[in-house]
Amino acid sequence: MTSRNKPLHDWVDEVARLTRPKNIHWCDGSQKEYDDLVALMLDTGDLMELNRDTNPNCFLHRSDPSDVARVEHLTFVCTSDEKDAGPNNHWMAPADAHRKLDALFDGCMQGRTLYVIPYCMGPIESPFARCGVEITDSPYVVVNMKLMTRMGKEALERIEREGRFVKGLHSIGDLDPERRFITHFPEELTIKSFGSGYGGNALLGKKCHALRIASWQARAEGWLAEHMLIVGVESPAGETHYLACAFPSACGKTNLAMLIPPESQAGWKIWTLGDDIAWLHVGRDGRLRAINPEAGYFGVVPGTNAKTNRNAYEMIRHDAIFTNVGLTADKEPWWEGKRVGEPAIDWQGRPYEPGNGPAAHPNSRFTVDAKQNPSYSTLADHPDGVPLSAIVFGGRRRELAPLVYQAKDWAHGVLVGASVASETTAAAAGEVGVVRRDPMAMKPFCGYNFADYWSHWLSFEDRADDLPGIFHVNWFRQDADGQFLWPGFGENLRVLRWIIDRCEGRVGARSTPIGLVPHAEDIDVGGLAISDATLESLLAVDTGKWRNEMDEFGEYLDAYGERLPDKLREEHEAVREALAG
Ligand code: SAT
Ligand code: MN
Repeated sequence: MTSRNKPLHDWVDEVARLTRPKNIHWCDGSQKEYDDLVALMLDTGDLMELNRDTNPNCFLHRSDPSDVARVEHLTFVCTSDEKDAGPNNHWMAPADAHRKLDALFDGCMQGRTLYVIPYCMGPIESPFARCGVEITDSPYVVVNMKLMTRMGKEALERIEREGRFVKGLHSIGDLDPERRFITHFPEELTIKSFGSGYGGNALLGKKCHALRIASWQARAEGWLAEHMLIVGVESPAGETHYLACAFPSACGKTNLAMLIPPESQAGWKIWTLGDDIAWLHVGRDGRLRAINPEAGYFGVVPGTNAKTNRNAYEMIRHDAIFTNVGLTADKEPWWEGKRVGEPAIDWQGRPYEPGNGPAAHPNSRFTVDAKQNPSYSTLADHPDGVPLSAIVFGGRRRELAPLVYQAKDWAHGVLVGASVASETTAAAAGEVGVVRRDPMAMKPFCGYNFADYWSHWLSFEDRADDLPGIFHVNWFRQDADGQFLWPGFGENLRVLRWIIDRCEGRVGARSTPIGLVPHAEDIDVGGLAISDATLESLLAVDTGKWRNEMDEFGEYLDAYGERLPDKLREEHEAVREALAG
């Protein structure tokens, strides 16, 4: 197989001349191709089959122990002008980056197969979908891309029809952390990633294309590429509202997207459209609409059990790929927080020893086709996407941020999004649990200068007639003893209900300097062991602490200098003044 598209054909030729593979395989996306690659990896030891009776068609992949998370310090945005990448990105001059990466790619696929993966991000018929082609020497990447994207023949046909696609070149190289670089060339719609086989570094359709490159394309074309789940909340009366929620990696996006209403919330239903990425467009109806560019989930495994996320727990029992989990003696996958079974082997393949750390890596992942989710919404395949009632930002904050509050209007909402900060998690290499600024949960993923990105967000006020409300949530408040104040998981529906009631104008709110906070009686806590005092502290706004927060945020904004939109500065000043008064 090859392609009628000359630029694609020529690019594959050029890459093959550089990397010198033994074979070239054009992926058609068929089940047979998937099965053949699984068989190949079972032979080479790249995959291990899990217990066939308990976990049919499930496989375990162990990545190199040095290669278990995204590497933000090795991730670069390579624009001709450094200022376009902004203080939020690591930057390399495009020519230098090409030189450096091409030297690494030189001959790197000798003895290996080069796979050409045409893929489509978004429903194949959607005008909002965008295509890409990933070239890789990793069969693990191919099978993951098959689950995560609309990959193969149909995507290639669309590319041949349209003639445009994002080019992604990937090699696992020799997995030497010293020779690992994830580089993006937004002006050329090109990605080059070398030396990592892990998730966001290697499945180039995901963060590299659908966020970093797409955010750049979105700015030029008038839409938004965001790190957001998309969920439909259906009331007992059959009314469905769609929400897009941006939280940093490993802060519960998958759980919220697949939430199971607790017994106390009888009659409510949740529909999942996406768990990680949303592309937002102004529809013909003047409303902001969302599509999920992905077709599968690459979710955090630890903590998943029948209670925290029964939908996920059920859907990963079959036809799933696990990366870096532990094993029981019966070869069932095992992870911390699974609540059943016992670990015998850890994620590195060693006999399990508590002294060696957790059995499953804290950032161990499952990959599954989204259609396996019992709450999958078929609207996820609708070319027009779904209209949004609300945008919700959030982070992991032990203190400060209340359970929920609403921005006063769109521009204030942009400030609320820009001021998101969150404790770091195992999803990225580095220290865990330190608060860092993560505007719109896009710190690792915005492919251009945040100042320009905020201007772009602000511009939607003029682009759409009917914008969604903007909210902020924090499920992670703790008391002095480190106990969570809010039960989280399914009970979060109670907060989503307040958000929807606000969107529908059905409840009032208390105006505070940071935004509109619920009246305690409007949050349904029936059946929860939450005292009035706890609810009060969950909804409290500590003016002194917020003053410090806003001062610190102001210093953060200063780094963006002249490019910072005046409007954002004004919104920041207004909040500071309200806090002072
Ligand atoms: O490794 S990924 O970037 O795909 C997952 C995440 O960090 O959100
Ligand atoms: Mn993510």
